Amino acid sequence: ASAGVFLRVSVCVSVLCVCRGLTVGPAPRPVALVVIDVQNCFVPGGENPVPGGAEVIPVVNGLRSRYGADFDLVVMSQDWHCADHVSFASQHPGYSDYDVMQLDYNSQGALCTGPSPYAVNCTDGIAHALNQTLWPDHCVINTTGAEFHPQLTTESEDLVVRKGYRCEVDSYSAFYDNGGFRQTELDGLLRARGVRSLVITGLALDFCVAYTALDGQRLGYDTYVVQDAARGITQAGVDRALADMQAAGVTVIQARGVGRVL
Ligand code: VGL
Ligand code: ZN
Repeated sequence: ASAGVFLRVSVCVSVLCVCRGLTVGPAPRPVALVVIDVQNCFVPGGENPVPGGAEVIPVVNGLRSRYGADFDLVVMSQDWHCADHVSFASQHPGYSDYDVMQLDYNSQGALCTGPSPYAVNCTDGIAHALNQTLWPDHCVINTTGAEFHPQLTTESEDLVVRKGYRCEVDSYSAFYDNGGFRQTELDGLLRARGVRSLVITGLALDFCVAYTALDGQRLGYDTYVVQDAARGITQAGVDRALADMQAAGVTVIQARGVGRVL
């Protein structure tokens, strides 16, 4: 029996955090479950591992089995990179994994600088400077690393949104590339179905989950992030992402354990 998508504010009243649910009302329907980048490349053993990344799989699968009727739609995003993608440290001599480098783009989203084969001479000037974290080669188009994790529940009617396949710009959010130059099809797919709320899960909490949630909220969806159905790359990044999301109006909820609200 489905009890609706409960969204409650937990009130912690003791050191043991005994939490009492305070109902703030069900999420406006239709509700989409959004599963970000639960791919082989992002779990330990993959090319760009998120610590504990595989632990989200039973939580996401459990949300589907317990609350399946409450989700009108399930969307999976898939990081889907060119083999020589600009976000790979291997493309930038002298740089290492997890370094941050500045990438300059013109107003059309062309890459203006760098040793990348995609850089062009921007005669119209530099319009956007992006700080790009450099990653190990990961989630390359049509490789095992880019496939959804074999233990993740998928259904034939799930929608799949691929991102990051423009070689010269990264795309953390499932809605836009990092420069905001181009949209994916996600907003259009959601709007076509009248979706009003997003329940976001997956990897990595401090990158693709957070960017997607911030864009979702900005685009007008009631946006919820399921913290225990997500894992981040660094604790500092997770702390910052949670604070940024909450400041933007995203609601952080739990699927399991003390204070769970789903
Ligand atoms: C991601 C780093 C690089 C993510 C994608 O899914 O969070 N992180 N590409
Ligand atoms: Zn990526």
